[in-house]
Amino acid sequence: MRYQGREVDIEGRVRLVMESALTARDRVGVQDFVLLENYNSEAAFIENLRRRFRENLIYTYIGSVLVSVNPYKELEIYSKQQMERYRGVSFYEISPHIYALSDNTYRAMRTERKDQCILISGESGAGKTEASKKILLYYAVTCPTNDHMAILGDRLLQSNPVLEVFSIWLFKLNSECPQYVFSLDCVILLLHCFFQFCFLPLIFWLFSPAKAFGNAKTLRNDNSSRFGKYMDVQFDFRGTPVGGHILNYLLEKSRVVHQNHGERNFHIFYQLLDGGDDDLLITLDLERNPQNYRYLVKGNCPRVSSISDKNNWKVVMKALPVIGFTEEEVQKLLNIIASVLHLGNTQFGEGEEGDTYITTETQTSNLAKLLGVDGSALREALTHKKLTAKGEEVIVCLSLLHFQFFHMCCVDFHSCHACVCVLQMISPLNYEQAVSARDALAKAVYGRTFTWLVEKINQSLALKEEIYHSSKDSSVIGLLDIYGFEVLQQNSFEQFCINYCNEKLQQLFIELTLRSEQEEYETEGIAWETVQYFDNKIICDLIEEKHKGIISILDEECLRPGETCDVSFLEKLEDTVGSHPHFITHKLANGKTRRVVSREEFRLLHYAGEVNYNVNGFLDKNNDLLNRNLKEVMCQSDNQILSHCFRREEVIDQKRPEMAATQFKNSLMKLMEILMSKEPSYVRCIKPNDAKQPGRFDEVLVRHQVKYLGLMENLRVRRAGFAYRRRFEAFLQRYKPLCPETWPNWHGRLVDGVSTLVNHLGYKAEEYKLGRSKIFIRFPKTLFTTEDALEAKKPEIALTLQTSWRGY
Ligand code: AD9
Ligand code: MG
Repeated sequence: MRYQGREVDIEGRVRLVMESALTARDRVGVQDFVLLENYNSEAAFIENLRRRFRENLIYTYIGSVLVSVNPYKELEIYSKQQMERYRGVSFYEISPHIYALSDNTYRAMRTERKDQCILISGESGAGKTEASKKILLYYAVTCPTNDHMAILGDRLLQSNPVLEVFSIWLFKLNSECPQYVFSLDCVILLLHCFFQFCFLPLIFWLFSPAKAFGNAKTLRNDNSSRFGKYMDVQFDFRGTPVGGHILNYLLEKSRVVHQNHGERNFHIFYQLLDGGDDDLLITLDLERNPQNYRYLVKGNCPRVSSISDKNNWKVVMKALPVIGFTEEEVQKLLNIIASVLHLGNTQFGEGEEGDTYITTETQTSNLAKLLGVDGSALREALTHKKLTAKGEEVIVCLSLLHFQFFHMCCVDFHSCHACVCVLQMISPLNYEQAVSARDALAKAVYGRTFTWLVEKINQSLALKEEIYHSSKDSSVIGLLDIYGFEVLQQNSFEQFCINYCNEKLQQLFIELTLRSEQEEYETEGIAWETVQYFDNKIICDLIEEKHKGIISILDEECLRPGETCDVSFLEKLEDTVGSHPHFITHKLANGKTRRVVSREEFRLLHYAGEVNYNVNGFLDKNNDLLNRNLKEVMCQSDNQILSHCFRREEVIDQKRPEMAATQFKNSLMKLMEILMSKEPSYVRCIKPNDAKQPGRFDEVLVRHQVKYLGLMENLRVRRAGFAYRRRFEAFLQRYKPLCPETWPNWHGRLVDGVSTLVNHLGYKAEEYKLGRSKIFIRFPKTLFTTEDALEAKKPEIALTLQTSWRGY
């Protein structure tokens, strides 16, 4: 008999097959971690990841969770053919893939008519944004279109800008990933996106402008998203995508004015300088060399080898009109980008009395022109401010002829009849104050413009009544691409917010995973076995609790009249939460000093690990204040984008806006509500090395991520009862050749068929349970034995199974 081109006898053949099966399992590991014999062992977990990574198998499941390891190279697993392979196929019957998860989510949405969400997490550079793009492309290509959309898509395709973007895109793919050059696949893929009308703005936004305005080169990722985002894609009753919405979280505004060594500002600045034509740069009064701009030189990294700013500029400029920006809006947008660069170059001199004046006069006039504001008002606002003292405004009460201090929102002030005539005092800023007022303006201008951009894209994504008549039967798939847990050498306010966000997501993850496990056991009529896990609610409370949590204390300290500073905030923390088991400062209970935490730091014992936060800058960043007179100047801008971003009401309204951390906390609460109302799926991304290189698997780095992504916890919950579960029909279909009574067809009830099959296979009672529609197998070994038996039988029975569940 011939087997794999060799003559073998029956016994030898079986041995050969068994060996090859074993070596294959040894070589590529298991495709679902629940099948690991030693599921409690972190080392076994990592070894399985490593084996698969070595074989370019970057995806592995933990039940329904997809773990993805960044390959740092283009793998040929994302083609249209691959998409077709995964379309409509059961999740476990085919090797793990982001497309399998996308398809499964889509089908769950359609069959169960329940909103879904896909939560993508992982550290910077782990592949979150790439994963979210792949999911969106999958939907863009595989979801049905309706006739109306096809016509629209057709019309759109004939419009010049789209074609141009299309060709530039191909050009870009050509330069960045040569294997895709003009490949039919690539063309088909893009054409499909065009036909999916609603995806057009979303995909264009994500692939170019969002990247340009919200991404930057960091030490960890050349194209790091410096904001979190949650995107909803809305589908109608036919499963056709019809609209969408994007929510943004915490753009890293501080990057506009400062970058660490080896990092850059947001891409758009370099793109404009490199790609903008000469006339444009003259109009914007810009020079081509980024080194001439103070906001671009801090990281000493004007160029990045993996990035072509010039090409990216072209794509962004072509994409903006396609996603709904008018020519005038693009012009105003460019004025704003240029004005931020000019702001950075605005310099101050110090007068004899400690006052400040602008030394770059001509440039400030150009700056005012670009911002569309009055030059002298801008000069005045950059060097003076209305007298304020920690949330109070000093007002000269002319009738009483003395200073009175009022809270900005003080009711007494309004009811004080003596204050019929008030005059607001202006005081000169000293040098440091002027510099920080300038930087605050740059951050506000950039940050608010970014928000405006997202609003604008949301308008293009929104359901268009004239096109889509009924949205009643629609469902939604949400995609969350948010920053992972961050531990840097120096951790500040930003890391505090990011890590708090991760605590919340972990809480949600545990709650929802446990809930769905429990629900499945209940629907299947199987007794639920309690699972031990670490509940991180205690840490969330430490951060967010009203009046007692770190955020409340920070807010109080920002608002407290009198001398407050970052150190007084730290002292307040020590007084209030000093005894909390997850909070540590340098002070030990016995009066001695703890070495691992400096005097300017506090340490939080997060679920994912310990992080020291340096309190320097916490108060300022939380205040995120822009001098009132700067706001006044900006809201009079004749640049429509800026006058939209700086509203008059903000100046008139005397109520202090929420502080940054509280705003973030509230937006997270809303996000949690959104996510809780949906059926979640998870993608956990892992970065294999810090060098951004293919083929390198740094075990220490990976172990750290496995820990803070809570993967072992996840596996424990999933394995608490049973390693493996499968619907009766799937189980029977696969293993029926192993039993003469079920082969080739079983005609009775499914449950009886499965029962007959497992009896024949000799399963012991403690090894499995039969639920209402599924079989639950307790140990991987049982399944492996069955699978090996099937493998051994393959040559004999010419089985036509498509793929092995082992994933190779
Ligand atoms: V950050 O938190 O925004 O800094 P991400 O989003 O997790 O980060 P990103 O998706 O930007 O990381 O991936 C980083 C780089 O890894 C990409 O620019 C790609 O070069 C590379 N990458 C990530 N995923 C894949 C993949 N599936 N195939 C090939 C990939 N390359
Ligand atoms: Mg990203």
